[in-house]
Amino acid sequence: MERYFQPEMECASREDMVALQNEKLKKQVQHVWENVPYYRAKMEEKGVTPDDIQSIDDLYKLPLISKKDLREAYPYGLMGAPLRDCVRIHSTSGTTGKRVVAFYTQNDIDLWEDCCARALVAAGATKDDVCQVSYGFGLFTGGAGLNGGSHKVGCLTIPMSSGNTDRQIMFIEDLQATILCATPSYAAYLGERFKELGMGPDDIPLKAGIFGAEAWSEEMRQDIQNTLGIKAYDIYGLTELSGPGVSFECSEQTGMHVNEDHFLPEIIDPDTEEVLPVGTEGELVFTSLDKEGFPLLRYRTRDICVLSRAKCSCGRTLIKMKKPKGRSDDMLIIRGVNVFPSQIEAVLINQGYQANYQILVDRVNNTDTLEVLVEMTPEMFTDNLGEINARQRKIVEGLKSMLGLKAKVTLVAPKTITRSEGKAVRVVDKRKI
Ligand code: DLL
Repeated sequence: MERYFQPEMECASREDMVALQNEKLKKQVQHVWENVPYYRAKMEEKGVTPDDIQSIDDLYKLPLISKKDLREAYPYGLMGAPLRDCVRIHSTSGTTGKRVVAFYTQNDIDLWEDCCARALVAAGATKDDVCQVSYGFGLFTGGAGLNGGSHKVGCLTIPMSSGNTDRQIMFIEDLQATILCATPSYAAYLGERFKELGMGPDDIPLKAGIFGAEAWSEEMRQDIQNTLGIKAYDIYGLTELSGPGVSFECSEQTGMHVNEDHFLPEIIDPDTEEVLPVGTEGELVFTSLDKEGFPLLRYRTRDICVLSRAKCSCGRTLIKMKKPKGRSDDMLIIRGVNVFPSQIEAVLINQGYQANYQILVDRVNNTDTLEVLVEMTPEMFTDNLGEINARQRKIVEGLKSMLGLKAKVTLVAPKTITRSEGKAVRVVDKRKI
């Protein structure tokens, strides 16, 4: 029987949860109306006042907001509490334009850490565990969030941050770490390094991993699980809403439970902005229900996924979201076909490669070109051209049947594609340059 960190919320009846959400939503809308002039102006423009929002069924009446609004209101325009009540900021790692800066009151941090603690407990963490937090610490939310959650559970916490891979391995071994928190690409890299050092799954003390912050395929999960000898749990979140722990996976591994007592999810059609029924794929939109420092109503995440109310064997009643396919703004449109990097990754891992690849997109004579550089694993490395050609052809065929697109595939030697300690950069789209 699985344990819960806050069973009264994680396993609440639907009726109790909706009653709580209704009450919190009304309060949050009033809070925003009174404290966030930028959003109040948007409500006024749409002719909506807090009186129009009596329950979660009225949510659709509120205006949507997007990253564009966050940039426009930068830095203080969406702050929902006086500066003197805020105790921390975190910021996104966006490469273009202004970064998003999110503010936290002490209460916001407390609730956020509870969400991360729920994720850790769902992955089997107890006071007896040693939890190595290898997400970056600093402006990025990964390190701070899981570190705080791990303290709440009472694990012995190693605030490792990312990088210095051999030191990471030394601590895992010497302190017998049982839980690893990292991006999936960094976890895969650690797995590679363990292999190089001659260590197999049975020699590695880890039992579970909490991996997120980027899209990763089911195939990559299997690969990491086998290499490290662990159960790999997905975790989702975004800086704008707090950080990791907006949703988390349980032992069923069929999607992530949304902490819907704090974050109310909707799925919309990204083009028409119409709300879609549960079970339909679309863009995920979240409303924070009790944030003070940086409350967000109907925030468009750009993440494409599906919600599900299917009963879960773990006993949690929190709604689930499927692994996001990717972001609508990471989706490549190549010769008119929608392509997510995670689809390419699935083909490669199915054929025995690891998630070390790079996708190059360009436009030649007005036609989009797609090239995929794929690293051979040390076991398959060869200079036999016939064999390389056959392998390349097999990947081309796999991609053709997955995407319906012809791609150029180039196999490269092991260790030639740069490894990432945080979120991996997999796509080089020269068409945008
Ligand atoms: O990545 C927060 C986080 C840290 C989540 C550690 C999980 C673990 P941002 O840097 O603001 O925040 O990026 C948020 O990353 O909108 C998604 O596109 C993507 N993302 C996050 N988790 C997942 C996941 C953190 N499990 C953006 N699967 C989000 C797929 C994810 N994409």
